[in-house]
Amino acid sequence: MSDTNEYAVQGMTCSSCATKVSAAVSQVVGVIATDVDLATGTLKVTGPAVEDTEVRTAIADAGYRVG
Ligand SMILES: [Cu+2]
Repeated sequence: MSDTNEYAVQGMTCSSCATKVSAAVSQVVGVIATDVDLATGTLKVTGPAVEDTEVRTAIADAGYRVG
């Protein structure tokens, strides 16, 4: 199983959004790195034991929707 998971995040329109989402997801236990592609709305989350639900909650709490 890969240590990197991808999420389709809706509502990110600028680099400020990307920074906000990255900062929120970085707080999730086990997250080593995050990478946002604004053009596609893709968030990559790297970490060996990251809880999927916690990542989704962090994105939602930051004010964005995840598909
Ligand atoms: Cu923005």
